[in-house]
Amino acid sequence: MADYTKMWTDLGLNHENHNALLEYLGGAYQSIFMSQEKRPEGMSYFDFVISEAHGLRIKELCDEREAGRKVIGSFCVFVPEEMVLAAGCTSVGLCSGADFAQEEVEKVIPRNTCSLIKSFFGFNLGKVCPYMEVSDLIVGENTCDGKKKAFETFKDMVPNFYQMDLPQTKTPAGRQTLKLEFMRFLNQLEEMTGKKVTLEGLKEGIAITNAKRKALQRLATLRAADPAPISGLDALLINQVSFLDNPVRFTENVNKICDQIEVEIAANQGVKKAKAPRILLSGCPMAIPNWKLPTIIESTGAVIVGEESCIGERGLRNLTDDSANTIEGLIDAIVDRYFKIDCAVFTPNQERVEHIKEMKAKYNADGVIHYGLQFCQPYIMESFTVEKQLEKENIPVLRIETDYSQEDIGQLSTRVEAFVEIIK
Ligand code: BJ8
Repeated sequence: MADYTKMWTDLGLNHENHNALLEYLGGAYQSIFMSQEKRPEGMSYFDFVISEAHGLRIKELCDEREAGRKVIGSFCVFVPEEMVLAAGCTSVGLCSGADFAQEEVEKVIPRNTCSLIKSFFGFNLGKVCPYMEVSDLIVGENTCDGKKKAFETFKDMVPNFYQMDLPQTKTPAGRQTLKLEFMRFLNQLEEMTGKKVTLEGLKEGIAITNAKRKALQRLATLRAADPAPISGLDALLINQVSFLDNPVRFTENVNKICDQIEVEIAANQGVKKAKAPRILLSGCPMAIPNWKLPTIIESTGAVIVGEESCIGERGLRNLTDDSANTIEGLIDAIVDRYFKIDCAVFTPNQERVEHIKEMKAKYNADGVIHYGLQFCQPYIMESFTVEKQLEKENIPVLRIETDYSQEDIGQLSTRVEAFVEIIK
C-alpha cells in the first residue's frame, strides 16, 4: 500500500490505533484467506480491494468529495442505495466486525450490547474507521432496540447524523411509514446536494443497484454446484466488499469471477470428488473482519454454500422494478422492494423461515447453522422458531450464540465439529 499517512491525518484518524487495526486485519487476512487452496483466479481483485480498503478506496472517496460528490454512510440494508446514487452520491457501509476500544465503549453504552453496535462505537471512539470519517452523512435507523437506543448516544458523537424511522410490521400502515421515510430521505439528499433528483437519475440508480444484485445472485446460484466452486469464506468476502467498493466496478468483477466459476463447474462435471458437508449459514450480518464462525466451519472440511443474512441473500434477494415512468412510480417500486426484506426486527416474520427452507433446498445444504450475536434479541428470539420449524422437516440445525471475541473459539469448534459429523 502507498503511503496514505497524510490522508489519514486529514481525516482525523488516530495513527497508533489505526496502525494496530491494519496490522491485525493484514495478519488475519493472510492466515484465513490466503492460506486457502484452489481459490478462483478472480479472487485476486477482491484481495486487492481489501488490501486497499483503507488506502486507495478512501483516496477515491476523498477525490469524489473534492469533485462535489457526497458520501453517505449507513448501517443497514434498508437504506436505499438506488436513491443515494440517484442523488449523485456514493453509498458506503459502516458496520464493523471487530472489537475496538471496548473500555471506552462500555463507558457510553451497556456492556450487554451486541458486538456489532459496540464495534462501530469502538471504531468511532478509537478513530480508526476512514469510512465513517469520510461520510458526509451517517444514516442510523430505528430497527432493533439496541441500535435505536444506541443511536441516541451516537448521534452526539458525530457531526452529521441522520435518523431514519422504519416500520416493524408488514402492514399497509408499515408500508406507508417506509414510503414517507424514504421520501424524507430523498429530500435530505436533495437538500445536501442542492439538486433535484430526476426520473433519469432514479432509473440509473436502480439500474446500477439491480446490476450489482443480479451479479451477486448469479454468484449465489453457482454455489449450488457440487462440489461447491468457491469457499463460503470467499463468497462472504465478496458480499462484504459490495458495501465498500465502487458499485459498477464491483459488478464487473463479480461477473468476471462468475464466468471463471462457470468454466470450472463445466470442467468438473462427471469428476467424482469426496463430498464436503454443505452448510447454510443463517442469522445476523457478518461485517469485515468478522470471519470467526465461517473459518471454524470451513476448517472442519465442511463448506458454506449460502448466507441467509443481510451480508448475503437477505440483502440482495429482490430487485427493484424499473418499469414506472414517473418519479412517484419509481419511489413506490423502491419501497415495495425494501418492504420485502425479512429482517428479524419485523413481527411476525414467517417469510424468513420460509426463505431459510428455500435456500436449504436450492443450495442442497445438509444442515443449517443459525448465527446469533450475543444480546441480539431479534435474531436470538427467532432462532428458536427457526430451529423448531426446520427440525419438523428433519433439517439438522445448530444454534450458535457468540460475539466478536476470540475466547470461545475452542468451544465453538467442538460444537461445529460435532454437528458436521452428524450431517456427514
Ligand atoms: S435489515 S439485520 S442490517 S437491522 S446484530 S444491531 S439486529 S442487536 S444488524 Fe441489521 Fe438492517 Fe436488520 Fe439487516 Fe441489532 Fe441484532 Fe445487533 Fe443487528
